[in-house]
Formats: sequence, structure tokens, C-alpha cells
Amino acid sequence: MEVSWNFRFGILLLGESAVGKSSLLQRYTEGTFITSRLSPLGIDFKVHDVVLEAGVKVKLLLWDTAGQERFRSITKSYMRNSVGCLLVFDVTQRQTFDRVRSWHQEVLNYVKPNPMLFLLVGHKCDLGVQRQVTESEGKALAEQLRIDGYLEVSSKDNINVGLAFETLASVIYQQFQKHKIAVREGWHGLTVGAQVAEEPPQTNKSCCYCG
Ligand SMILES: Nc1nc2c(ncn2[C@@H]2O[C@H](COP(=O)(O)OP(=O)(O)O)[C@@H](O)[C@H]2O)c(=O)[nH]1
Ligand SMILES: [Mg+2]
Repeated sequence: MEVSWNFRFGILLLGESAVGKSSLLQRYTEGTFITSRLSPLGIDFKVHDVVLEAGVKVKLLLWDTAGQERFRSITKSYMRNSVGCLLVFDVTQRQTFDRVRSWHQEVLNYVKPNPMLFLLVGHKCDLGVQRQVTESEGKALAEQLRIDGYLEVSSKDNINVGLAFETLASVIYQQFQKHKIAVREGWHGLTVGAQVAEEPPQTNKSCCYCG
């Protein structure tokens, strides 16, 4: 069967419980927002195709995770199959921001020597009055951790949701182009597919130029 993607990237959603990881995944892949709490187990897997600026077709394998208590037992296999991570905190809950640094360090320690690229997400930015973390604090932390960017996102109001996933996918693609990350045997974070044929070859039709 013809492969319809150029690349496959595994992407992990990480962060404290209730920061909105499952909601973010739901909004991105289904286009919906459900107010009632989704399953606290939260382990879910979704596939979403994106076309990057360069016309490159990427299949994103998106791994949702549950909260910190299950981190060690469940999430490690997802880390092994990922090249990118959306590190999510809730802008209205400072303690979720304070935990970002240790999530980041823990992931890097675990995936070594495989690469992991991060995007920091300040989630629930629709909740203006309840905000406890400013946008400049988010940006500053991303810079300190040398994370590839910071975005303020709302799944509820559909702000920057697609941009968050696609920015991370673009960063991964650029790093691959620059040979900063490469395919590694036994690692499924980044897979290169066959070239995508825009039009399937029409073998039974003669060429209009040469008859
Ligand atoms: N105001 C607001 N609430 C959100 C947003 N995203 C998620 N929530 C709410 O936050 C709670 C936790 O969301 P959930 O996706 O289960 O978080 P998870 O534990 O990180 O997967 C739920 O009540 C959601 O409705 C958002 O963008 N804005
Ligand atoms: Mg969840």
C-alpha cells in the first residue's frame, strides 16, 4: 500500500493533572470542547495528519498522559516513542507552572540519548481574571529551559490550539533538516516514510505529449 506521509512524529502531552491535556487533544483532533471532566485516566492515543509549510505531510501520533502519579509506570513507553513534547501548565494554577522544570528534566533524563523537543504551553488563557502566571513568565521559563517556544492556548475558546501542535511539528522537521535529529534504530519517535506521490501514477494511460 502506498505510504501517504513523509514523516511520522510521536508527540507526547505532559503536565500536571487537570491542566487540560485531554481537552487540548480533543480540541485539536475532534474540534470539540467538553466542559465535563474527561476520564481522569486520560491515556489516549490519537492520530492527526498535518501538512507543514514546505508541503511535507506529517502523521502525528499523539499520546495523552494522566497526572504525575502515573508518570513513572505508564508514561515512559510513550516517551520512548516520541520526539516532541507539549509541556502543559494551567495559567490559573501557579503550582502547575512550578512543576514544569522537573517534568522537563525528568523527560530529558529518561529519553537520553534520544532527542526530545519541547513546546511550553500556558493553557486556559481564556480565564483572564483568574490568571496566576503571566505571559512573560511563561516566555522567560521557556528561554531558561531552552525550550523551542512558548504559546498561550485555550482549548475552550480555541486559541492557538492548532498552532501549538504545528509549531512543534515544524521545529521537529527543521531540526531533522539540519541533521540535529536523525532516525535511530530501535527508536520510534521519528519515522521517515516514502515520498508522497501527489497523483498516483497512471500506468494504463498514455502520455499526452508522446502519445
Ligand atoms: N477555562 C478553560 N478550562 C479548560 C480548558 N481546557 C480544559 N479545561 C478544563 O480543565 C479541566 C481539566 O481538563 P482535562 O482535559 O481533563 O485535564 P488533564 O487532566 O490535563 O487531561 C476540565 O474541567 C476542563 O473542562 C481551557 O482551555 N479553558
Ligand atoms: Mg487527561
